[in-house]
Amino acid sequence: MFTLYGSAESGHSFKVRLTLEVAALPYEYREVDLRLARDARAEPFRSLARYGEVPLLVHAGQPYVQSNAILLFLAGHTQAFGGETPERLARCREWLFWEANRIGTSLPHLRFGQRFDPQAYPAGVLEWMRSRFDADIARLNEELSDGRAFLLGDTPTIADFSICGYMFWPEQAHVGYPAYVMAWLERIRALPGWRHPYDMPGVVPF
Ligand SMILES: N[C@@H](CCC(=O)N[C@@H](CS)C(=O)NCC(=O)O)C(=O)O
Repeated sequence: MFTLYGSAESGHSFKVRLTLEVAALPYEYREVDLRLARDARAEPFRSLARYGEVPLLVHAGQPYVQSNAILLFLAGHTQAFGGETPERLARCREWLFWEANRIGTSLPHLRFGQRFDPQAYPAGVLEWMRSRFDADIARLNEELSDGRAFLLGDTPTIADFSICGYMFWPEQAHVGYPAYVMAWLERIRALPGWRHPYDMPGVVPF
């Protein structure tokens, strides 16, 4: 049994939740109110989340933090979704590092700056994030342009789950997606266990 601490508004939480759902792993979900100051958040989240952020996954008494590290743990745990062989896991790891530095940075900042707090960004930063996002989405589209179903082939892996984490709020980030990316997102939407982040049970959107 797993316990996931997350937030409705967090794509980092969503990618872990989506993996748990698609893998049909039993878990309890606990919503963390990110509007509270870090030291006002409830225990045991406060003590267990080393960097003070969601997601936090707890399994067999051990806390796991950092969304992509959690996905790697789940791929190892299930021996599936990229965890089948060391070679597949290596390819997933590459995508996860790309995600953290590229689309997992540009897209959340575009969304945060337009949906939540435009004042948080000095002049020019969101424009720079948009130029990064344009390059990132073009890279992803090119990757998928050979018509493969998922990033590593016919079946979904943690690479897909990681990269799609923030992609189901395009209207909040004021972005659009090119054709191969749209088709890939449709295939993710069709997976058993997929729901929109706001439709996951127990979440409380701001
Ligand atoms: N690198 C982290 C980022 C996690 C993150 O940014 N979490 C945000 C929500 S999306 C958070 O907990 N913010 C609240 C805070 O920092 O107090 C990961 O991949 O898990």
